[in-house]
This record gives sequence, structure tokens and C-alpha cells, in this order.
Amino acid sequence: MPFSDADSLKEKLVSEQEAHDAVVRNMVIESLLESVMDSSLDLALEKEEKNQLQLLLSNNRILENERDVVRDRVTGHCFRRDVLRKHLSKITTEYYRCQKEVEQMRRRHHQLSMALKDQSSIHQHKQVKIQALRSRLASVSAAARHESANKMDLLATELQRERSRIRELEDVGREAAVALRHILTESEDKTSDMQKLLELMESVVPEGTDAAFMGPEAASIKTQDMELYLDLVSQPCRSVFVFAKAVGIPFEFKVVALVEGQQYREEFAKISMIRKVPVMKDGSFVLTESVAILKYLAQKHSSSVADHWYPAELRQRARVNEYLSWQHMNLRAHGSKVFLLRAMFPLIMGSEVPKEKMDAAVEDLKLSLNLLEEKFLQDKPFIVGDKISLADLVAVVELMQPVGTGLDVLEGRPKLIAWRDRVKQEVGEELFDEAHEQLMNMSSLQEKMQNNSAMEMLKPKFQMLFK
Ligand SMILES: N[C@@H](CCC(=O)N[C@@H](CS)C(=O)NCC(=O)O)C(=O)O
Repeated sequence: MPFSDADSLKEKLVSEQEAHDAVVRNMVIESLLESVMDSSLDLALEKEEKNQLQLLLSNNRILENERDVVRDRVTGHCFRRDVLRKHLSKITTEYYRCQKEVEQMRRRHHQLSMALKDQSSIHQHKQVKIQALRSRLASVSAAARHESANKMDLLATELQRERSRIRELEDVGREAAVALRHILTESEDKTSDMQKLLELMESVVPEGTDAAFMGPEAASIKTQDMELYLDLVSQPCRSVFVFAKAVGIPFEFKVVALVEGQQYREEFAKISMIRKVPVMKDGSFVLTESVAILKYLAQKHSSSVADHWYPAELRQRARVNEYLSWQHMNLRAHGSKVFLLRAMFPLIMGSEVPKEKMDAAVEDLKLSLNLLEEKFLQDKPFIVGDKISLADLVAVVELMQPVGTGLDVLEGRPKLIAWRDRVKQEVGEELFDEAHEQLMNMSSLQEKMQNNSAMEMLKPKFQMLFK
């Protein structure tokens, strides 16, 4: 082999050797690398394990805490369960007790409804009896009314007879006076003239009823016939009417129908030139103005009229007068205005009342009612105290006037409602209703007005009043 071949072979060998060494080295390195990698893997795994262990430990701690919490809760629940058990047992006992009570009540209810049934049949029975008594009462009172009407007729005839007898007596008196003068002055034959005079007297005044001994009182009783000129639609008339009736003062009711214009008749003008009602005629004594009439009647009949109507005691009487003076321009004026606007204005004027006019009138009335309640009545049963007086009567009739037109002025005023009911009870419900019957029947009143020529006379008055 040539040298160069040997060299190249050598070189080849060397390079082969080097290549082999490199491979071995690589393998060593690789194995070294592998072992290094393994140990680092071990380390990483160990760390991982440690971490996991730590995690497990902390999880364990958490679980232990949770276990403690759960244990506490269980203890709490057990305690509450025991408390609830106790409650439950109490409730159960209570439930049984209630059931017993309900049972007892059911039995009681049954007993009561049986008793109620019995009562209602008794009640029905009584109702039938009451009904029978009512109709009996109605027939008895109709008979009594009839009888008293007959008696009244008889009395009226008797009265008439008495009057003509009085007139006869007056004539005889005049004749006797003439005869007496003749006897005392001119007569020659005094004895026979005297005899004639005696005969004359005897013909009208029989023995035993000598007029000279009847005295002035008896004479005045005969001539003192009380007449009241009234229209019950008018509130002052109602106060006079109710008072006279309530205290039992006899009078002759003379109707002056205002809606028919009877106040304008000449025959009424002869009695009162004021041409308003009420008017009182006591014998020849004529009195106008309701308040004056009421006081006159109370004072004239003071021996039979209870003192509370117009008390004699100075200050109580002053309280009655205080109200009577106040009411003219307040409750009376305002109540009348609302009444006239609501009931008369459209009929007389032929048009509706302007709203602002009506509102203002109602507002004024409310203010008067406030004063009646707060100043005059306060918390007393009646204006002067415990007993009814003329003041209450005059107030109540005024308050009823707008009520007659359908306006409930007492709405929302329980104190005034209770007072009105007390007044009504004191004078007697029947009398109160009788006095207010016409007022409460406005439609028939308006009908009368519509067909009446006297309404024309009222027009200028209204125009003046409400312009
Ligand atoms: N102040 C008087 C008033 C009388 C009065 O105004 N009467 C009215 C009826 S409530 C009347 O007669 N009016 C008729 C008219 O004015 O033509 C009294 O209290 O008696």
C-alpha cells in the first residue's frame, strides 16, 4: 500500500476513531444529561409532592375547621330541635284546649240560635199585637178627634150664643142706663118706671146671675179670646205656634196664607199695617213681632208656663234675650236668604240663582251655624243650660227653614243634630212635625205659588232684596 494510502487510511481511521469517540462522548454526555435530567426531575417531583402535601395539609385544616363548624351547627340544631319539640308539645296541648272551647262555643251558639228563634217568634207575636193596638189606637183617636171636633163645634156655638148674650146684655145695660137716667131726672111715676126697669133686667139676667157680681175678671175672661194670625211656612210663626201649643195656651188659629198673598188683603191690614205674620190679638190688644209675642205669652201665663221657657232669674233671662237679639240679623237672616234663593227665586224671577250668590249665602249661613254651636250652645244640652227656653225654639225653627228646601245644613254637625233632637223631644215630636209639615212639603207650596197672581207683587221685593 502506498504511503499516501496508508496516510489516508490512517486519517480515515483517525477520523473514524474521532467519530467513534464523538459518538461515545455524545453517548456519555447524553447519559450524563439523562441522569442530570432524571435527578432534576426527581427534585421537581419532590417539590411537587411537597406542594401537594402542603395543599393536602391546608385542605385538611380547612376540612377540620368545617367539621368543627358543622359540629357546632349540629349542636345548635339539636338545641333548637329540643326547644321546638317543647313548643310543639305546648301548641298541641293548646290546640286540644282550643278544640274543646270551639266545641263548647258551637254548643252555646246552637243554644243561642234556638233561643233567638224562640225570641223572634215571640217578637213576631208581639208585633202582631202592637199592630192590632196601633189600629185600635188609630180608630180610638179618630173617634176622639171626631168627638172633640163635635165638642169644638158645640163650644163654638155656645161661644157664639154667649157673645150674642153679652151683646144683649150690653143693649140692656144701655137701655137700663137710659131708663135710670129718666127715673132719676124726669119721671113722675118712679115706682112703675123702676118696675119696668127690673122687668127689663130680669128678662136677660135671671135671678141669681146678677151681672154686677160677676166682677171684672169674669167679664175679661169672656172677652179675652186669643187669636194668632199665622202661616206655618214662616219660621217666626212656627215658634209662636209651637210655644202656645206646647205650654197649652188656647188660641184661635187664623190662617194668613203668604203664598196666596193674603197679607196684602185689606182686612189683614186692619189688624197689622206691617202686613207680616205672626200677629197676636189678645182681646183688643194687637201685637206683632214673634219675639215680643213669645215673651208676652210666657209672661202673661207665667203661673202655668214652666219658668225655664223664659227664666225669671236675671242672668238666665239675659242669656235668652242675648240669643233672641242676635238671631234676627244672623241665623234668621242667613237661613231665610238661603230658603228664599233656593225655593222662591227661580219661581218669582224666572231664572236660576247665580252660583256665586248662592255660594255666598250658604257660606254666611255656615258662619251663623258655627256661632250657634260654639258661642251659644257650647257643650250644654240647651242654649241656656239644662232646660229648653224660647231661645232654643226660635233657633230651631230658623235652622229648619233651609232644611225644607232639601239642604241638609246639619250635615257633619253631630252636636247640633243632637240638640235639634232634644228640642224636638221637649216640645213633642208630633207637634214639631205638625208645625213643619207644610215646610217639608215644598213642592205643593211651589205649585200654589206658580198659580198665584200675588207672586207679581213679590217680584219688586225680590229684585230689591237680591240685586
Ligand atoms: N221680625 C218679624 C218678622 C216677620 C216676618 O218677616 N214675617 C214674614 C214671614 S217669615 C212675612 O210675613 N212676610 C210677608 C211679606 O213680607 O209679605 C217677626 O219676628 O215676627
